[in-house]
Amino acid sequence: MGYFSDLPTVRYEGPESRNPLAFRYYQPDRLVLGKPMVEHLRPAVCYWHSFCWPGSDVFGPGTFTRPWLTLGDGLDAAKAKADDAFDFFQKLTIPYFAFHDVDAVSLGNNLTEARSNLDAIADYFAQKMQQTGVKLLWGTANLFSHPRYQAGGATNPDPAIFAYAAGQVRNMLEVTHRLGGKNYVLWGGREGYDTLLNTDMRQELDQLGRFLNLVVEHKHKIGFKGTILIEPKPCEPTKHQYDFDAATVHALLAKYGLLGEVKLNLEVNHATLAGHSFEHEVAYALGYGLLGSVDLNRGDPQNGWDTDQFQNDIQETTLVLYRLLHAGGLDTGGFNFDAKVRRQSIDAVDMLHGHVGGLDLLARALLNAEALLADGQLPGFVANRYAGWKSGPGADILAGKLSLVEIADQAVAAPVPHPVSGRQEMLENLVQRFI
Ligand code: DIG
Ligand code: MN
Repeated sequence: MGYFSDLPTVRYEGPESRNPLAFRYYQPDRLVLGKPMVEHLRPAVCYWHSFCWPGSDVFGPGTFTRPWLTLGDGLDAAKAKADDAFDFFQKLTIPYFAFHDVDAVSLGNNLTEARSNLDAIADYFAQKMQQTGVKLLWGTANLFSHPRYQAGGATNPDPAIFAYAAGQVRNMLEVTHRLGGKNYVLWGGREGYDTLLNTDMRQELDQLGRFLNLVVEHKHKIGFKGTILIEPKPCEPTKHQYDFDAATVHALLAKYGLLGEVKLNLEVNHATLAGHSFEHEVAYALGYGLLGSVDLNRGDPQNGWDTDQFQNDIQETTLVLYRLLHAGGLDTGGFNFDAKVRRQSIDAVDMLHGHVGGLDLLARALLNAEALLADGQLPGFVANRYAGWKSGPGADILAGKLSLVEIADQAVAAPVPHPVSGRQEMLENLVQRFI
């Protein structure tokens, strides 16, 4: 349909460029710590916000005049939407995308129709991916929009709906595998409760643990080498979502024997809805080897819901990339722009503005992080602060070699310890030099 045909292909023009549709920092082949920028970032466009959302909100209908939104839900309409979507990926020169099954094609009225429709659009996606070189960062099944999932999919009180959800995930996991997807995501938008009055939480969590084990078992059975990722969110649409935040999912994985099999897809706006900074969630996940991939966006500090805006906070993003580089980077994951333009941003070019800004910010943050790491003062300060635990009594304590009494006796015999400054302001000033 050529919706994006009038738009330019975005090129790198350097930091001095004043062209709003040029990259000032994103150079996919520029080496950062010996690896091309694009391999550090694996940036992706999300299908749902850009090619499915009509610009509606809870108070009003869609404001966008996207041609594919008027073509109904047949396969031809799905292919026409895919044509424009892949055209957009090429205008933006972005190498990855992510999608839900329902974003790409109608799933019909039962699992047989769903699989047939999904296979048909997957055939078409495979052709488009072959023609354009665009790859799949991750696939996911939408177990939260259809009314059948109003009480959850995996955590539904009715095992028949659990089974239907299992069928939908089986289909999408196999299609993700077939399309060479790097990861598979499960976001439990309805896996939680609206009220405890009608909820047996232990029952539902046991169901969720079983469901996740079934997904992991099937991943190995079909030979999918991508990473299974859970995407935490504390609430919305549920009053309480079971995979609340990184630490909660960590406990869930430990309880149901999934450590080492499942990692996290962390989203900025989900972290802030949980009352954390995004840096907190990233630091927690990296600390336990649980960070798989990132949904890069931002919320609004005055709004208590998931606004899914394009990220524009260079300091927060720099510190996230710094932690990531310091930890050795992402394995199969990348940075998916789970972000949408505002309801008033009605033109095709607005979609390009949103993604150009997000991608360039991400690239700038990566370069800032590389410089902050190379400078060495920040990592050096932290390493030095905990040096006492790396050898001698500190190491013996953490290794479990001493009893409480032996530790106490050491404290009695030693000089009384005195606190030292944490130098927070100095470190905050240091970071500002790299923003
Ligand atoms: C929520 O509707 C969106 C994203 O937050 C998430 O990444 C995706 C996966 O289900 N759905
Ligand atoms: Mn997300």
